[in-house]
Formats: sequence, structure tokens, C-alpha cells
Amino acid sequence: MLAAVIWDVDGVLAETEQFGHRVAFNRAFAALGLPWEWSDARYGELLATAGGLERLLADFATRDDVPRDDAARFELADRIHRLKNEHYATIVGSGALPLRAGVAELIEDCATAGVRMGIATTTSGANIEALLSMHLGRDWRRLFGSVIAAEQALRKKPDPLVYQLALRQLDVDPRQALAIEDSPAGIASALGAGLAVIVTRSRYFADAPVDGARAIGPSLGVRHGWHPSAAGGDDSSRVDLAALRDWHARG
Ligand code: XBP
Repeated sequence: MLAAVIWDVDGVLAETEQFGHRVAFNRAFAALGLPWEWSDARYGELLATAGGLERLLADFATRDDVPRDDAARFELADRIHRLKNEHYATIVGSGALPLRAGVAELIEDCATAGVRMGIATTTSGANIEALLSMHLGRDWRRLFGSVIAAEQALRKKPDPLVYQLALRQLDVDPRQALAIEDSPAGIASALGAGLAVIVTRSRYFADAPVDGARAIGPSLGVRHGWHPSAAGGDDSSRVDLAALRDWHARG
């Protein structure tokens, strides 16, 4: 029986990376007088590292124009990352990053049916607050029994910790839960915690490996194009709760 649905954030709830985090990083570089700019292609490579701070440090490891001293290098990454999040909040607040198609409807399905919901992400609580208060209203938290972000899960995806903490807070057995993910690190994290996973393809992970996923499709906003296709349901135009239940039951 499907008792809980746990959502990833970046790439699943919204396409936040290309015109959100990436642009915000570039604005932070410019604001600090750093002559760097992450192109779309470079950012796609860097997304192999989950976590914005960790991503910066991965980029630093390839540069010779960063401080050589470890502490100074970390301090610079931390400054950029904090500034990036301020720019990110501004971008989110402008309305430039809508929820992806079908997300609001599926959240509503789960809430109406009493299926518990959680969030499991490597981004920060402040970034989730900015995004979800914008789109689901100031009291968005009432929809989620658990919100686990970077501050709670100190080991980031692909480590299973973030999903383990969400399950514990929801008080749900992993076999009764389903994760919605888009990235290989996120899929590995959910599988490692014992959850079934479905994958909604996102901008930067359109062709990434999705080994172990129960179902893969182009968007929660369409029913067509999902493999395997889901049986039943009241709404054949999008992925609804009946589709999630069907994929979950096939385990
Ligand atoms: C995606 C990430 C995050 C964001 C940037 O998280 O890896 O690092 O790219 O956010 P998820 P921060 O898919 O788990 O939601 O800078 O706050 O890390």
C-alpha cells in the first residue's frame, strides 16, 4: 500500500537549475568581481556534484585562479554560495521559476487522499521556503509531514540519509513509500533508503542513467511517454495518484 510520497526539489518540483541556481551563481561571481561564468554546458557537467557548495569546490579543484590555502578556498566558496542563495531568492520571487506541469495537481491528489508527503533535498531550507511559499502559499508546510534539507541531512545525495530521515519523520516503512526524482544521485539516495522511485526527466538529466527506477517519463504533466505506462486513473492526461499507486504496487 502506498502511504507516502517523497518529493525531490530541484528538477522535480521546478526546473530551478538553468535559470535559477546557475544564473544566481553567475551573479554572485560578478558581484564579487570574479571573472567567471558558468555556461549551460559547464553547469550540466558540474551538476554531477550534488549540493551548491560542493559544486563550487568541485569547480575550484579544476582552477588555478583560486586560493591555494584550504581554509581560504573554503571561505571563498562559502561566501559565493551565500550570495548565490540571495540572488536565487530574488529570481524565485520574480516568478521566473514556476512549478513543473502536473506537480500542483499531484500534490493536491495526495493531500486529498491522505497520502503523506515529504521533501528530501540537498538544497537549503531557505531555498525551499522561497520556492514553495511563492507557489503553494505561505502555509505550504501544512502539506508536508517532513521537510529534510541540507541543514538536516549533512551527508548529501547519493547518500541515503536524506530519505532515511524523511521516512523516520513521516513514520513510514520504506516499502510503503515512493520517491519522485530526476538525478542519478537522487535515485541512488532513494534506492539506498529502500524506497521505490519514479523518474521525471529534467533539463540537465534528460539522458542520465536511471537504473532501478519503477517508471520513467518526460513530465508529471503528461501520461503519455511514461514507461511502463500506468493503468487506471481518473485523469488520463497527467500522472495522477492512481498512476503512482499502480507503479508502486508493481514492486
Ligand atoms: C539539487 C542540488 C542543489 C541545487 C543548489 O538538489 O544539488 O545543490 O543545485 O542548491 P535536489 P544549493 O535535486 O536534491 O533538490 O546551492 O542550496 O545546494
